[in-house]
Amino acid sequence: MAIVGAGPAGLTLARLLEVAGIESVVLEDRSRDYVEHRIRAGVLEQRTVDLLTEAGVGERMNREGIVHHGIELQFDGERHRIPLSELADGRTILIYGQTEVVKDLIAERIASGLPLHFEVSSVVVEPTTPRVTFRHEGSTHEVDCDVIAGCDGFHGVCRPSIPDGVLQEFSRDYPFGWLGILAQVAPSNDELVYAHHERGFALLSLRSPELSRLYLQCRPDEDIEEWPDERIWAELQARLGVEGWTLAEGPVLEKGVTGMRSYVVEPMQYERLFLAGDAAHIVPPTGAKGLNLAMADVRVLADSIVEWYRSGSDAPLEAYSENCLRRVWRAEHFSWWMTSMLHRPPEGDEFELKLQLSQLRYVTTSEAAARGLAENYVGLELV
Ligand code: FAS
Ligand code: PHB
Repeated sequence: MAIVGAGPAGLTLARLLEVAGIESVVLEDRSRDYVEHRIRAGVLEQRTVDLLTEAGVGERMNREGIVHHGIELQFDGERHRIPLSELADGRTILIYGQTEVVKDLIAERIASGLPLHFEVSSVVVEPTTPRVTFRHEGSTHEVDCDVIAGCDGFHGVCRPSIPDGVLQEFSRDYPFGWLGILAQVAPSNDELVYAHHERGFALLSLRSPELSRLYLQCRPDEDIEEWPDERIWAELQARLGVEGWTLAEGPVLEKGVTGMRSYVVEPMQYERLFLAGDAAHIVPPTGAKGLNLAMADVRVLADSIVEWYRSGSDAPLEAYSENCLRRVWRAEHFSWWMTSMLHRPPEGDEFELKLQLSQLRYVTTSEAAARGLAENYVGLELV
């Protein structure tokens, strides 16, 4: 097995295959330090927690992760709690940064002594051979393998290595992005707050009892240089502020702007190349699905590979995309729905604004509507 990309998808797949006794080599073009400090997701579904625990890499996650039973939606200056666990058969979410998941997986891989090469370059993928060639530490290497896993994210080389005409792409861009900060200050709320506001969306999240993670809706091409810390905090105060509550401020440790898009490619495979995670699909982060979708893909891919080796039949691998895409499209819809409901529409679209407020009132007053949000947010068990 050749696995291109040492993000959550690639590293988890490598671990699942190792546990099943299947050899793999993981190729990563960035440095270890870079991938371990790239701040991204923060919310793990129970299914993701179970997967990492069963794979033997969940000890620190289960010790340091923070269990949450609900989220809050804020609009018209009021907050409304969505009791996730109550509405979704007791299921919870775990707050544990993607950086920490990646650190735990890399530590395990290095401890296993199995091949994980950082700072590779010139990766070329041949899905039909199948073969991966790459340069590392001044030499060119070839990996002749049975299967290639394309876990190299949206901007990787695996998806583009599939000939034109094979894939069908589905995408939607949004007229806004997120400006995110990591701040050295205790979170000012016990649970996540998704705030709809006339100035734009804001999200209060966290990483630990001492670390806050906050986002605000911005232009997709926003220049972070135009956002000194004082301006960010002032905007967050305006958008998150409610009667009798204050947002504590603190040193900003990291800030950045991330674009927003929905994207799916079908099928998620070609010959012996299988795409997983962001290499195959992207969701706007409003639904906290990206990382969890990647994990769900590699669970299916690992099971398919194990079954393929065991049975000698191509059927398990041929069914990979079909076994992933229903869940992918459910998460795509939920992420689009949360994004459309919460983000201020382009200037002047009063009709859209009215629809948003109606949807927010409905989902915070109807138990049936709230249950729909809750079961998608904690991760829908698709039958
Ligand atoms: P990744 O992109 O994480 O990993 C792919 C890896 O492949 C990277 O390490 C990359 O360096 C490597 N790679 C790329 N090209 C290569 C090549 N040619 N050769 C070798 N290696 C190569 N999701 C959430 O749920 N919540 C969030 O708040 C959230 N915030 C995000 C913010 C940003 C800026 C981005 C980009 C994504 C965010 N996401 C969020 C989604 C994110 O968490 C992804 O869903 C998750 O990282 C997917 O994991 P992978 O599929 O492993 O892809
Ligand atoms: C985060 O903590 O980074 C986070 C949480 C929930 C989201 C998106 C990001 O929907």
